[in-house]
Amino acid sequence: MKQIHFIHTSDWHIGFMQYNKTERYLDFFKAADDVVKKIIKIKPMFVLHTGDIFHNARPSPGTIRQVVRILNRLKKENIPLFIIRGNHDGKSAKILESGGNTISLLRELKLVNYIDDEIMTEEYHGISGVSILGVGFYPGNILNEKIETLLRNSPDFLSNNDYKIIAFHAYVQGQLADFHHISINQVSKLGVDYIAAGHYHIPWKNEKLKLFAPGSTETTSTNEWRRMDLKENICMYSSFYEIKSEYQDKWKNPQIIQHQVLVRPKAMLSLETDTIENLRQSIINELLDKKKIIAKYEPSLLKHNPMALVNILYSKNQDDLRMVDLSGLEKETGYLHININMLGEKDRIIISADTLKNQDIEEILRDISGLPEEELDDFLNESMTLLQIFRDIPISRDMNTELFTEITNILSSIDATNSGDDQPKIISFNNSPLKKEIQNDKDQMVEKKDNNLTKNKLEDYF
Ligand SMILES: [Mn+2]
Repeated sequence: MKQIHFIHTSDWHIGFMQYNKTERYLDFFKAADDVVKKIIKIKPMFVLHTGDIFHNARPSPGTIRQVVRILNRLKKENIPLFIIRGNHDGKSAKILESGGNTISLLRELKLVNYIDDEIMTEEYHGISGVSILGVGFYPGNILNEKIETLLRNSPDFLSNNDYKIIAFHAYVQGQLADFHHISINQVSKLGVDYIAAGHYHIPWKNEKLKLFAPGSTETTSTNEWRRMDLKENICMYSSFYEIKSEYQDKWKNPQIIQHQVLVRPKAMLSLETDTIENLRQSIINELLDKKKIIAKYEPSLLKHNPMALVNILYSKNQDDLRMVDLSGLEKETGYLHININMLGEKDRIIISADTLKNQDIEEILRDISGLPEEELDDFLNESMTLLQIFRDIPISRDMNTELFTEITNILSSIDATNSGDDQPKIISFNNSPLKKEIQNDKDQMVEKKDNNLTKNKLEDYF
């Protein structure tokens, strides 16, 4: 009897130095490494990774080295890993022209099978009776088109008896309230055996439609702390899926086992206080309470003695969401998001990145951009993608000027420093303070392009 047994993991985001803290940088390694150690014990036929293995399109040598080390563990055990491109893995023309993105590098080192918008069959990977259609990240809603094109070129994919997987890195309808890259019906009606989604960092599945997103291995923003597996507002696990199925006339529905991996605990507190002094005491009380809860479920987590990092929603200073290192509290518990309502300030609308819905952001962007309707969609798509990465920035309805500054900073820092996303498609828009910044970026892009080797020259070289 034909059987299949594989692992689905996603969004490792290795290289992310969250909050500029080395501890957090190491947390992302540890989470992925723990996942791989568990996988090795499970001994699946292969691993499927649905993108964002690195956090940055240009990871540091040290980060690359760690990923190579982690992937080598799998290689030594002869467990092949299939991977598609996430939005953090790089697809800009500049990256591709200069010889390929980080996943191409891993492929070159024979550590991964990179499914680069293609269908991989047994002929390529040698695993009996498995075909995988994989498409990388694309902004907007062109994913269905991409899938359809691949299917048109390989009609055999849907008709043979292989175990058929479709993998992509995109938001699926039903994950966010009001935005998706791909609708559920279009993809599920194809009748494949397993649909694997990356990009959404909270574990999510629809067994009826065979659609599965294991979530990220660590949390990249506080809104992912909603993935709480305990009901007491503490997030301390990430997960991956183990999938089994067998063939009797056709492939049976997949049997899914959700494995959990312990990560640094994060607790969400809601406090009400009137002064900073009382605030401190409230935090201490709440932390002790959370510590007891963690001790009850996962006492080993407290041995890490993690430093407390606190996100405070505090209106008086007008910086609505800021990070405070309460170094005196580091013994109490792990990373925290604290939502504080200052008494007497209740009439003020404060929107944190956590509570702000995509719809709200879209509305604000629509208002401030001053763009004509036909240019608006592109701008919104790009901005939303960027904001997904920088979800922790402060945004408040009455702070449009600051919002401008933030977005400007994001756009201008995207290429220069540590953004994981591609070179943003820069669009010009009138009557906006962003215009000048963006023009500068554009000029730089043109200059750099002239200095680049062309793709053809490089291909000769390789
Ligand atoms: Mn991701």
